Amino acid sequence: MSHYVVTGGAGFIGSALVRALLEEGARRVVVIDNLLTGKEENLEEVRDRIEFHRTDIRWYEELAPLVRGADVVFHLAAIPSVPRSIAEPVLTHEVNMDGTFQVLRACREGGVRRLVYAASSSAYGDAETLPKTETMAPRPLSPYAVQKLAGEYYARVFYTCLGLETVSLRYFNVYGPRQDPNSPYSGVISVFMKALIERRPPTIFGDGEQTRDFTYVEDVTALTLKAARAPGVAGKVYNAGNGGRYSLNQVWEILQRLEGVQLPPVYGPPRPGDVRHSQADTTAARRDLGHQPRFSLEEGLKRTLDWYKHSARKVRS
Ligand code: UD2
Repeated sequence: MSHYVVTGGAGFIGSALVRALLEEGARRVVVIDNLLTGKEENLEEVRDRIEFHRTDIRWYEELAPLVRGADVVFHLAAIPSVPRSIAEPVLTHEVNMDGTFQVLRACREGGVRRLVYAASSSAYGDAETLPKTETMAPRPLSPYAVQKLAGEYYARVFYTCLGLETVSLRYFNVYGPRQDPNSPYSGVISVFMKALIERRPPTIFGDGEQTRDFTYVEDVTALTLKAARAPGVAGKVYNAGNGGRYSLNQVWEILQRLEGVQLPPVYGPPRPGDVRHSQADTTAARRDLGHQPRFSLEEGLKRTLDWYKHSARKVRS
């Protein structure tokens, strides 16, 4: 089994998955990305070992031949971000929902063995119980959450009604090297990293006591590879989280300590559509997929900070 397709493979998580596939000896890795949020430079060191196609998952005619006959398709292409889905509901709907449908359709018609779908922890919304288990009723709070959840539902019925093996993984606030800090929609840890390196205080939306199960990118890619192979999991949904929970205030404290600086954050109004608390129950993923997160938050933050510092030095020289 060694012919893979990664949609969104030039993105921060997608490119980490591409590297993980190559490290374990994949024969053929096809990357599909429209470079809207992804970047070719994320694939720089592996560029000559992959097939890169700049195309859009909404364009079925272009997509179908690229997917045909693959062993596994990892569907990570999406426009992430809760606030972006509020600012741009049409574009995000088209990419995240229609695009996902086209990928599923191409996989089914192209005889793909399994599709692994990058779903989102945002599906849980404001469900109050912690940690969040896959059996809880979803309560999406934003267009983004609805779009990612609809993708899961589609993935499930493509298995139950149309015979395509699918597994959905609800990624929980993934962070790590290569996450782009330069967009108004960037993930909070990448924004914190940039602020720290530039010795500026970050802006925290709300009181900073909201919590997230921040998950290091290599733990997520390891689990995603396991989901491609595990027996008896078709049609199912699993949490892809670390199992911990940290507030934004705590994360900023750790980062200041790691750098030996004091930069009190600026607090702004809370963000519409924001979830208050998020934490994964990892029981099912451990049991069925052999999930074993390796990186504590502090370890993941150290590695991530090293990468941002190194890339800031590269830019200066
Ligand atoms: C959601 C999903 C996550 C993933 C992601 C993709 C949840 C719980 N998580 O992440 O799994 O799908 O969407 O985009 O739904 N914030 C600041 N200052 C900043 C930026 C963000 O305070 O400069 C806050 C923000 O208001 C939120 C937290 O940081 O409370 C995390 O925001 P995020 O955009 O990094 O991710 P989030 O939780 O929306």
